[in-house]
Amino acid sequence: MQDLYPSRCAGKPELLLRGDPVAYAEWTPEAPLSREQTEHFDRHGYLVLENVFDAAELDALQDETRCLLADPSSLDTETIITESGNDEIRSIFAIHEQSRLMAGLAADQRLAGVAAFLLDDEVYVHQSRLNYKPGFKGKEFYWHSDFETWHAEDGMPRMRALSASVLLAENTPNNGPLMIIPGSHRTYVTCIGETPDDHYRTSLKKQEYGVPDELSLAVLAHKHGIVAPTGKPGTVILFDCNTMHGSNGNITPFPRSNAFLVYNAMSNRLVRPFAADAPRPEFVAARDFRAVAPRSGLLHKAVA
Ligand code: 6CS
Ligand code: FE
Repeated sequence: MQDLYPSRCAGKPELLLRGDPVAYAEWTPEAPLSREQTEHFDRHGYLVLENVFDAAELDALQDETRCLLADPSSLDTETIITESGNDEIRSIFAIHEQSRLMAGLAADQRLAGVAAFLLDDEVYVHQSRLNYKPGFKGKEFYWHSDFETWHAEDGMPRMRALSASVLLAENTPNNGPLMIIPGSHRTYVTCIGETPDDHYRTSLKKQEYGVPDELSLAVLAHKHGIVAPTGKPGTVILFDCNTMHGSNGNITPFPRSNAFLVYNAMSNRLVRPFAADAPRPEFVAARDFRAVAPRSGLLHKAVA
């Protein structure tokens, strides 16, 4: 398969034009998003949806998050990633495989149905995770394009995937909210350096390969600016697989926990990695490619 997005193979970084659509579907009145929302996602590479979940659903999601954090003993240990330098939990991956409630969230019409519309295809869950960013100790996620990693290390062929970040704690300007460079999704920043073996063992704590260079980041930030969408629990931030993003550390007492669901189009199934000797484990990059059937009412059913 031709590599349209070659990265980690040249001596210097390049800015390439995106060769794929963003919002794949033609908007119609039956769409789950308004025309304006669809156009915003297409143009800026992200979209904020407010008040997506009701109080009961949110309570259940926050309880489940607290339980998983307090007692991770029921979880597959390789899915638990701690912060570098301390034992604070940074992320728990494959939450949709390890929690019935999170499985319901992943299949929820308001997330999976919106992803299927924007990607104009059936979707499967490529990756899911809880990012905790605990108070005082939550460390930063340096700037990156998810797609560059998913292409290089997981073998994701094209830009036909997106993330849904479900805010489970208030994301304020102070506790390390997601920072996005709007419009950056239409530029592919190639990275230098070869992927180390078992890179995920370090990259999920602190990514040092597949990291864009400062000049490319400066070009994008000066051209497009930086936004940091905030919101109360239940807000959803959708962002395209190639939107440049990152987040600062959290030195406030207020945790910034979010659940991330990553949807990939069924027509964009993973192949062999484009810039790594071996694929990453399935807890970070699913390879069973089971299409999600978007449904509603699952969260209420899961807590009933
Ligand atoms: O490598 C990955 O797949 C993960 N790393 C980051 C920084 N964002 C996407 C994903 O969670
Ligand atoms: Fe990311």
